[in-house]
This record gives sequence, C-alpha cells and structure tokens, in this order.
Amino acid sequence: MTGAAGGVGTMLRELLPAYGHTLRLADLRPIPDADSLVFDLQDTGAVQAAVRGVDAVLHLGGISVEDTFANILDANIRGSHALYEAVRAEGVGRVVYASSNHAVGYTPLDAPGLIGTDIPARPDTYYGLSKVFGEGLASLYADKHGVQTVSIRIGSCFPEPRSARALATWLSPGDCARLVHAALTAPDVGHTVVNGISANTRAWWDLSAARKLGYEPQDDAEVYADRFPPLDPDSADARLLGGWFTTL
Ligand code: NAI
Ligand code: 15L
Repeated sequence: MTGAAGGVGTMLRELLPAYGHTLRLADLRPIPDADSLVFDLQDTGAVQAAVRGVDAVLHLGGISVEDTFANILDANIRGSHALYEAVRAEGVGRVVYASSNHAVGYTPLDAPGLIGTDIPARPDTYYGLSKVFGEGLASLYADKHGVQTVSIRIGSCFPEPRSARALATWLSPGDCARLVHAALTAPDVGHTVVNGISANTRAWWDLSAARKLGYEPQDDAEVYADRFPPLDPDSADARLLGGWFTTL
C-alpha cells in the first residue's frame, strides 16, 4: 500500500486485514506505531524493492489535491510511472489505483441518467490531469505487460461527508474497503475503471462497473443530510462533477 500514512491509507490499514490481506506499508512519511517503508515514489530503486514479492499494489500515494504542475509532475506522474515500471519488472500481478472524480471533473451533471465510466476524460485541475495519466498507465501496463489493473474513480472518501456535495460523492470507509477488496480479488479484470462511491440516495454516478467486480455498497450519505444547507443550483458543486475543483 503506497500512501499508507494518508487519510484513506489510515482507514484501510485498519479495515483490510479483516478481509485476509497482509499489508506492506509505504509512504513518504513514517507512520507512527507501524512498521513501514519510507521513500519517495520517484526513488525507482526503493519502489522496486518495495513491490518485490507482493501479490498486488494498492496505489494511494501521491499529492491528493491541486498543486503546482512541477509538484504534480514529480509525485503523481513520475511517481506513478516508477510504480508501474517496478510492478512490471518484479512481475507483480495487479495494481489497484486510486483515481479520482477529478479526472472527469468538467463533466456536466445536467444530463439525464447516471454517469458511467465510459465518458471522455475532462480533468478539472493538474491533479485531475495526473489521474488521467494514472488511468492511462493502468491501461498501457495491462495491454502491453499483462498487469491486471483496476482504477477506482473515488468520489469523497472521508470518515463522514464534509459538504452537501459529498451527499452524492461520499465513499464511506467501510465501502472503500469493500470496493478495494473486490478490486484486489475479482478474477480477470484486465484494465477496468470503476466509480467509487457508497449507495448514496443523491448519487449521480453509476456503480455497475464496480458491482461487476463484486462490490456491494452498504452505506448511504443521506443519514448526514440534515448537517448541510441545500446546494446552490448555480454553484460549481451543483453543476459539474468535479464541483469546486473546477474553480481552482
Ligand atoms: P492523503 O494526501 O491523505 O494521502 C496521500 C499520501 O501519499 C500521503 O500520506 C503522502 O505522504 C503520500 N505521498 C505524497 N507524495 C508522495 C511521494 N512523492 N512519494 C511517496 N508518498 C507520497 O490523500 P488521501 O485522501 O488518503 O487519498 C489517497 C489517494 O486517493 C490519493 O491518490 C488521492 O488522490 C486519491 N483520492 C482520494 C479521495 C478522497 O476523497 N480521499 C478522492 C479521490 C481520490
Ligand atoms: C479528491 O480527489 C481529493 O483527493 C479529496 O481530497 C477530495 O477533495 C475529493 O477528491 C472530492 O472530490 O471530494
């Protein structure tokens, strides 16, 4: 697990062992009270040593918000390339990649029906652009080198929804673990892209690709609805998939 010291990594470190997974943890930062490998994803030698002998990589590491292009280039683009190259060199069978809604953030929300994964890339930031690149790496290494890859376009994965927008985009920690477990274990995934949210009443994302992997979400952000004022219909959060990231 790259990015194991981060928010999602911290939740999944707790939850994934119950599914039978043994974790090797890695991050740029040390993790208090846990054995982990500490290195920058751009350090190709360290990355290759870290993936040696594992069955799969859960790739969460990198910059998780908008930043300068130089920083995104180093951590997310060069870093993810180093990771996939190490996976190829060491014969690792599978990568589950934390992509993001911001890879398709300029998708309008006013079309009828739910939005699937068969839509064009429409990144809303340099960060979202790096997720398009990450999904491209997953496709390339699946086709050219036979690595099984699942790219999960995560909505908003936090212990609880943080905004009215997240009533649509929330991926609960429990559902995140369920989805990652499905992505790690479903047979013959080839190169698969799935949307990653809970069973939210207000969802505008279609989960059929994730369900095909065996994902059965159990949570719904609606139980938090009374915490937030209604979304302004003219706001980016109401009009565009990537919400306020489109305004950055
Ligand atoms: P986070 O920012 O809390 O964790 C990311 C981790 O990556 C950090 O611990 C950081 O030290 C590490 N990292 C950054 N640059 C690195 C480098 N060059 N080398 C090695 N490690 C590096 O982010 P969070 O929320 O845990 O997200 C995890 C992944 O999921 C990220 O890739 C993020 O883009 C993606 N994601 C998260 C969403 C969310 O709602 N939490 C939504 C969509 C995608
Ligand atoms: C993301 O991709 C970010 O990593 C996370 O911090 C949230 O901002 C999330 O998207 C979101 O759209 O809520």
